[in-house]
Amino acid sequence: MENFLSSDAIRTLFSQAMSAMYQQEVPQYGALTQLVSAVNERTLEATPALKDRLAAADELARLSVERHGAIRVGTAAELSLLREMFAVMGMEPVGYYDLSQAGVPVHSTAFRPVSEAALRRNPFRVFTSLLRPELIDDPALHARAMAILDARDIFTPGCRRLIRRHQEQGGLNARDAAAFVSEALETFRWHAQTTVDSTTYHALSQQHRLIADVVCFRGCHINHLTPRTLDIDRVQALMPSRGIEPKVLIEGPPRRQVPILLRQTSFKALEEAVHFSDGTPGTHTARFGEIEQRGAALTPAGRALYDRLLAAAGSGSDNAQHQQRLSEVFRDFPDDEETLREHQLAWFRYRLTERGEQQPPRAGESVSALLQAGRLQAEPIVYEDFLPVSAAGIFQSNLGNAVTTREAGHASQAAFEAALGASVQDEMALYAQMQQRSLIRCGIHEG
Ligand code: OOG
Ligand code: NI
Repeated sequence: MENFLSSDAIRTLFSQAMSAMYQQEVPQYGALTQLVSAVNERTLEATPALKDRLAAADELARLSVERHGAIRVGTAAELSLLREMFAVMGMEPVGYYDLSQAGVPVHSTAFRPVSEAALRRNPFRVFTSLLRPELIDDPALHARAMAILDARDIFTPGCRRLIRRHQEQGGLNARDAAAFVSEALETFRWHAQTTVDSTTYHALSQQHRLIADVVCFRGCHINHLTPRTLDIDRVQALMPSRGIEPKVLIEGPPRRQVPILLRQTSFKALEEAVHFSDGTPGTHTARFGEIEQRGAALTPAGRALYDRLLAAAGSGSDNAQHQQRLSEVFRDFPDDEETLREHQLAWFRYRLTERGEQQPPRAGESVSALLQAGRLQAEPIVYEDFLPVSAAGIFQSNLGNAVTTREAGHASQAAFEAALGASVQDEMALYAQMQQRSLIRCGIHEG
């Protein structure tokens, strides 16, 4: 039996290669990552408690490698082969996001590692959207878009071969893994040359800029890569000093004592020169930069409360005002770990303290009694997924033109899964399992 590289190792190689490529393609991304590292370092220095906490939760090591990317594809065949490609890197489809509600003609999933060990090694995720061409209302244009998509192959022959080899052998040796990473990268590379003439591009773009972005190029270029920051407000404030113009609003919940879910902001997509197949020059805006700050994963009850408060806070056109309003509305969301746990609003990972090791839990002892006695410790589980309202906000800030909400906007998870060739995992079940397993590791069998 050959010596295979672990899928964690392949994922790490791939995310590094992707980051290096994107830094070359979009220098502002490099500037943003530097800013994020500087702010993270400063935040850790200024708040030793946070540093200890992250170290104890084994999160410090993953912080500097952590990022997500996003891509958009056009057909079921593309989506399902992407699933097989990401499987080589230990990334599985988790969650279903319907963005048609927000006037964006796509639905999406996130390919990401799912086991605790894999997440600790490298949580690299790719938010992957499938175009919903049924939302193109002109039948001729719809047919044309489908024909263009069917004629392209976004995967190199080498990439296809190595995916098969991985499936047949159950792994890849170091040499094949390195080859796989460089072949896979080709799928996500930017091409300034479109596959269509300017007339077709403009017709598709007029339907929706996203449609042109998905249909008119040879590959599904990575459209952003997002590092994780420990202080998003600070990075947002400092962006202009590095020549980066942030989007107006930070998406997601407000700043809190106990961060929850995900806060995100981005810089606007760049207007880039492209060449149409008829030889005329033009421009295309698709690629941008984004940062995020991750907090606790919420239970279904916590998530329902989040959704309700977010809707109540509404939107705004000034970040300071919007954050102020969010903070007011989110007073109804408990902001200490104790209450979040007691009210079962967030998921927690439990571990025995030293005292707990010496005096292990006995049958019948409750979790709260053990916590109170200092024999057990609970830390919030980090949210590893995405938020549809935030994602729509990010999409829209990059779609310059006014966004029209479409009638046909309804969730269609079944159609998405049929295209994917697999079902998506339920993120809530994954968090529930993590919490439950941590209790079992402590010798607690309640709940
Ligand atoms: C994806 C936008 C969503 C996020 O972090 O929520 C996203 C896209 O523009 O393709 O990346
Ligand atoms: Ni993103």
